[in-house]
Amino acid sequence: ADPLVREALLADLAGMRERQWAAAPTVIAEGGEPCPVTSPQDRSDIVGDVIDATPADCALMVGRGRAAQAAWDQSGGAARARLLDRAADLFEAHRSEILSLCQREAGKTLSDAVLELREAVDFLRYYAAEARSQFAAPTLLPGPTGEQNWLRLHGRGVFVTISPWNFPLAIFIGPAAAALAAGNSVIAKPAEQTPLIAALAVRLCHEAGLPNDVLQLAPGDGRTGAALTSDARIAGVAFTGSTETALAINRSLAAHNGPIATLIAETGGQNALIVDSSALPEQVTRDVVAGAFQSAGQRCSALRVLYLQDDVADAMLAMIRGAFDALVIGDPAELASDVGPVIDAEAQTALNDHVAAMRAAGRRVWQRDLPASLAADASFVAPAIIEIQSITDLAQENFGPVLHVARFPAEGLAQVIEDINSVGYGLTLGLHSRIDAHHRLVEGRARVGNLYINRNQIGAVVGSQPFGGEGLSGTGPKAGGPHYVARFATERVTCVDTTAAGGNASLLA
Ligand code: UN1
Repeated sequence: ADPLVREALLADLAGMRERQWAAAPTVIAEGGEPCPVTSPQDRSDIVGDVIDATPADCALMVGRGRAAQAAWDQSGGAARARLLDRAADLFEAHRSEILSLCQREAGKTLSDAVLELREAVDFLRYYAAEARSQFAAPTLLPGPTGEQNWLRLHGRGVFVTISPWNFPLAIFIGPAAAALAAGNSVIAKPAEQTPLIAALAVRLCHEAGLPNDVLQLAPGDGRTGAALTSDARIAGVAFTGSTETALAINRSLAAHNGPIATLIAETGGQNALIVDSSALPEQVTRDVVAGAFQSAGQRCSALRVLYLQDDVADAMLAMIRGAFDALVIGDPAELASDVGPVIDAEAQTALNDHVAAMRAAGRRVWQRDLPASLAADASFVAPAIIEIQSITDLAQENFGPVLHVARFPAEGLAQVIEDINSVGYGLTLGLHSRIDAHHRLVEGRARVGNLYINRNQIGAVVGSQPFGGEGLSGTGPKAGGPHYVARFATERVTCVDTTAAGGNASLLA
């Protein structure tokens, strides 16, 4: 790594150890029993306590959010942008505390934690800029009506954001920041596994000056989520997580007897990478390892199915296995670790069951051994590579460090794309090729949100690489893109008859 980056990382690490994880925070809703939050790399390590929001808490929060929303909306895009920018500054200033919690509560390696903080700050600043440019002043629309027609964006009301544990800071704060930028009040429900990072983020936003009732935290599991999404007073939900839960939320919103609520969903994927015989093996190896095993494969963008053209498959696979065998599996607090734990025991069991089922079905499996030094009660899964015939052999998304490999004949590219499309997800797809006709074929036919050519398929950059899928992978619009914030807004057109006496034109200018 760049020596400066390495030095900064080491300094952070030292800062974190000094504190010895001293602060064990408690997140409190209105009532109920505190529950311990444990660490994926050592489930006997209690990171802090959380008291879940009950349905009664949720109803109170919706009421408070509604009462606070009009003033927040009227404060204007520029004022909201200032607060979001200030929150970004505070996130950066609390860097070591955030990195420390990302590691301890979510099991992130240090380099993943650094990227996570970067992305969270980028989201805050990007949506602040959108608030400034889209929400500060009305737009005068052209046309021959003889009147002045002003278009202005407003918040819709109370938005509920429901976020995943795999980006406990970035995807917790990103959709919330977009909803806030647009003039909504927000009730943010973090994943049940990572409420403490969320609580820290909300505390810093309040410190930055965001009013308490404009951004509220509702910790809890699916019951808290259901209490919020079934409340007919909410204006919408921004959800990131499983396709199944997105469909359940959609049904819950459809049952509202009230304003028609919006759903913005970013869900799973069954992401493939296609490698033809013109690809550069070293580059493929690097990108396969990053795509499949970075973040222990726990990204919705991660590579799940590698398609190798059959005449290069053996050589390519040998090289990939060489890199796979060199991955350092271990405690995410160690700078050298490439692959940390998966999030919890449930995820661990599901992944181990999948690998066992594949073995039982006679598939060829390569699997690493876990190092003996891991804590006894740790949620690690030994990384695996499994040979399959086609993406259609897989029943579900396997959210962890498990890569599947299939082969295709030289004339089979169109069929591979058809198979990938037939699965119904549409998130990321990679292509390693130096053949223009293959670029054109894949770009023209693949139904995915993010296509990556000759690079790895994770780590979309806010603003430059807006991220999100279609079909079973989500509703769009893309997070970190120019159309995202507007989806949280309602449009109002005000027509002023300028022919009337008194010069009404100054009404809105
Ligand atoms: C997710 O895993 O939920 O491109 C999204 C990426 C990230 C987004 C992942 N920016 O890998």
